[in-house]
Amino acid sequence: MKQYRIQEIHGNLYYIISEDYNERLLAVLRGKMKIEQKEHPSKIPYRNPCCVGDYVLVNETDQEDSYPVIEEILPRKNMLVRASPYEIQPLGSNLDFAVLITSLKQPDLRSGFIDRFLIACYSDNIEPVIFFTKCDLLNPDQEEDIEFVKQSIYYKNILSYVYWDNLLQSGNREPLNRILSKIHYHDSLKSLKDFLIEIKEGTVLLAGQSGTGKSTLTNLIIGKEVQKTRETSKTTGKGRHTTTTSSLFPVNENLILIDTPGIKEWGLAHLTKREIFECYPEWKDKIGMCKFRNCEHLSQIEGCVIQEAIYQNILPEWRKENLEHILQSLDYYERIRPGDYKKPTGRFHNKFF
Ligand SMILES: Nc1nc2c(ncn2[C@@H]2O[C@H](COP(=O)(O)OP(=O)(O)O)[C@@H](O)[C@H]2O)c(=O)[nH]1
Ligand SMILES: [Mg+2]
Ligand SMILES: [Zn+2]
Repeated sequence: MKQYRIQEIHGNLYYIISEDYNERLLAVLRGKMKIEQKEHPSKIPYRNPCCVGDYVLVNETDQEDSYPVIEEILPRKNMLVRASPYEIQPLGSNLDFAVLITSLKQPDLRSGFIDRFLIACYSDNIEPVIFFTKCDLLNPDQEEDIEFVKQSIYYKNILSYVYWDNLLQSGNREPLNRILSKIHYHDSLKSLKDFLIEIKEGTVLLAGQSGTGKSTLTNLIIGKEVQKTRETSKTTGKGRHTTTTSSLFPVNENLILIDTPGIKEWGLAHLTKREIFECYPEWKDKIGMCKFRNCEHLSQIEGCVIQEAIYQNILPEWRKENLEHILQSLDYYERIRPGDYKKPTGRFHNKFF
């Protein structure tokens, strides 16, 4: 048996790629593996037992349907997922970094989306990276835009890897710079140049809503146009989808990129409230100190260290509101889970995120 890595998934067919990343084959899964897939503690089924980025053992001689057969999935270092109450969608596994590409404008910054991404990363020990794009589209005279910049800067306090740039004209961050001087912010912000130096090795997943510059950034990393970029839709201001499934591609000997489909909502239905609380770097050092055993850290609980920290405004107001929304969305999932809903066919139903 030989080791391969899953490169792309198309229904029951799997593109697999050899260890030296030179050979690409189509393979199928050993029938019994579909049943053997471990259940997630939330009981929500996985969309697929395998994930792009998985290392697998493949039997090339014993051919079922004339394809090589994937016999085993090797243990994963981590796996980034999103989940509706019906389905867990694996986005990529065995990651060194997960990069969220998020525009400050068009589409406008959504901190709630960022916070969900961070929770998804921290819940499986994935190093998150945020790249803020479209610094050129900010309007320094708009309060809303100033707020977007302030929020983006906040993430610098809690993450090691945060970058800001204009991807069309890298290095030219006007009018972001005007906003920074307006709010008297004088620290430096890292740019594309720093990103290319710091995130250049390992398996790097790229995620984001569509239209935020994911393909543009991919092309800049690779140094040539491999991913189609698309103009943001004139009527809705939102991006259009060009990618529908995750796809792994080697850039060079050291760097493997995983491109993911444009994501509208990042569902976290597979996590418990307690797990959500464990994904906040602001109280990382305190979480084990809660005096209550098996504490859920919810607001009803008096004397809980996390509630104390929230009360003392350890989170900025907007990040606290995002947390409340995320917790509320879990209540919503709870209510719909026992109901006699019909599972939507295959695809996600956006309203449940
Ligand atoms: N003004 C501006 N436009 C950008 C920037 N980054 C990407 N774009 C444009 O935004 C549109 C969507 O980019 P694309 O890379 O296709 O986004 P994707 O959907 O996330 O892959 C394209 O027209 C890009 O040229 C940026 O930093 N500033
Ligand atoms: Mg794209
Ligand atoms: Zn507690």
